[in-house]
Amino acid sequence: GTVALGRHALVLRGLALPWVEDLMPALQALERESPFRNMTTRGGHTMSVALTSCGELGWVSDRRGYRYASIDPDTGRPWPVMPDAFRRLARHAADKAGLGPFEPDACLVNRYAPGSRMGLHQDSNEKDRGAPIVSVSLGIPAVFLFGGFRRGDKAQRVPLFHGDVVVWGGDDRMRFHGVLPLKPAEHPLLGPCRINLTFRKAG
Ligand code: MD5
Ligand code: FE
Repeated sequence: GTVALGRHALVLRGLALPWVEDLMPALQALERESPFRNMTTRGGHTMSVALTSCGELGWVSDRRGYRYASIDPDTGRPWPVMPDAFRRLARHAADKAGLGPFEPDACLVNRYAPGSRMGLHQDSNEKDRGAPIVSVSLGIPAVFLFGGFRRGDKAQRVPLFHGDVVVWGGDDRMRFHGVLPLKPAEHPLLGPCRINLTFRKAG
């Protein structure tokens, strides 16, 4: 089933399910090369979400602010190459949503434990605002907040489950959004954990 959140925002329920057995080993290899870490925000707070990246560019946050960088600051090496299965799923989802063709150069991997959350924010570090963003949910469920164009606008609550894919394009990719604190849960494959793959054209 496909659910429209906005004119250019679509939830593709379970679209990633047939890809999971290819995604998981790629994710494990990636995590060995560039481990998950809890980054610091510009304000000096430690994020409750742990993250890593793959592709030409990775998302980095520290006391200097947010940006994309080609070197992982924790390893001093380039980010791991984007696995084929990741890239192909992102293209497939964008095509399916009618927002393709999509050639992502960055995949941010977010790892949530029960209690982890992401406050309302806009994604505005990407140069090409015309490219869509593809987000793949794996593991335990989360409630996604899909807001408006101002921080105070009322946000829709959208539950996201293992295998769900969301594609944002057009104006909808500049909406405020976030994730409510995750409830304690266990997933048979991932354990007490939610992984979100976010594909972007960042450069
Ligand atoms: C997550 N991650 O579930 C979300 C999925 C992030 C982030 O928000 O910045 O790492 S991506 C959700 C998203 C991305 C771009 C635009 C919009 C939502 N939107 O306009 O609603 O870990
Ligand atoms: Fe975001």
